[in-house]
Amino acid sequence: MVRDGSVAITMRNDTPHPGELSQDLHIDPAVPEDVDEFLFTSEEVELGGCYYFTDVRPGGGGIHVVPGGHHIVEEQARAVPRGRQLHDKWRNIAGLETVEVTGEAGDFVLTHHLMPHAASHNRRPEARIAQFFRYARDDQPWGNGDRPGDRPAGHHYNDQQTAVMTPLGRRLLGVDPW
Ligand SMILES: O=C(O)CCC(=O)C(=O)O
Ligand SMILES: [Fe+2]
Repeated sequence: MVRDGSVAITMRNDTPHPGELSQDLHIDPAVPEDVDEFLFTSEEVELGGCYYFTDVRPGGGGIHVVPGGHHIVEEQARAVPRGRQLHDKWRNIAGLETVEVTGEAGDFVLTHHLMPHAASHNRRPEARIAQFFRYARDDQPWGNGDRPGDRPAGHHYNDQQTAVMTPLGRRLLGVDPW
């Protein structure tokens, strides 16, 4: 199953700001937030990420990630009861060093669903354009991440959304087969 499809455009931002991140370091909810424990099974794994549609040079708004971060999240969550609830449900993770993912137009930044990540300020004149996708197994136990047991088949885009998709977008979003 594939979902998301959002396009994220990061424009130049010269505002002085301590640190490079423009978002709290977080994971996105492959596992619903009202669930208290991750399963840590292979069925639960989702692959998230984004295609860069522009070249992303250092300081150019690349997504930040934490090397080995998915293992750090698992270790911290397994160490306590209700590990899904740590760090404000993993929406604001403190204390981890990040690196910016640079790349070229056409590259895909592939991340595990437990990878802490955040958007960063773009200090360069050229805009960063990225499109986000999440790929889940058909037997993913949490469905679309909204509630346990909720498993939409295939895609779930409405007519207005499918009407504006390009042929490539229809394939990327699982509307049309490859
Ligand atoms: O735009 C980015 O680089 C990251 C955005 C993101 O992670 C989010 O909105 O959940
Ligand atoms: Fe995110």
